[in-house]
Amino acid sequence: MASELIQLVDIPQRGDARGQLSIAELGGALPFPVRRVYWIHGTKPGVSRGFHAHKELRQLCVCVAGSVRLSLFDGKSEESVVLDSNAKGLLIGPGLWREMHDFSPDCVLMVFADSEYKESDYIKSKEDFIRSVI
Ligand code: T46
Repeated sequence: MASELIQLVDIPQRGDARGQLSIAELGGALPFPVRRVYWIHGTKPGVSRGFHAHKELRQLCVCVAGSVRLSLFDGKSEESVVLDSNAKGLLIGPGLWREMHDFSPDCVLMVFADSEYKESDYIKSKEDFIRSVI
């Protein structure tokens, strides 16, 4: 990954004759204790989400169904990552402008966060974000 604030990690799979089981565990795919889990689903066709950065929040994003493209910008370069497998997770550190595009109709994006929801942690203006990282 271009930025050290982004890391694609393997989600261990324990499949057997009955089907699949995927594991996000502290010390495994998860490098931080989880304080909040949310999931994004039912996104309307053509809709993009995000358009903000976080000051401190770290998150692990796993697309447990369907697909989505995440665009991440660290103030210098932009990287696009397609998540389309529940065997991969994307770790996203703070200090990244994030956008989510190209949601498939069946997309369920599960996000594990290291903090409770705090509106004060959001930077919602791209200009303010760029000013904060230069
Ligand atoms: C992120 C990307 C990947 C809450 O009340 N609690 C929560 O934990 C969250 C995540 C959101 N909300 C409220 C705030 C808004 O009124 O739910 C509404 C939708 O949230 P937002 O517009 O921030 O959703 P996205 O999809 O643009 O961004 C979300 C996360 O907020 C953000 O942290 O990194 O997903």
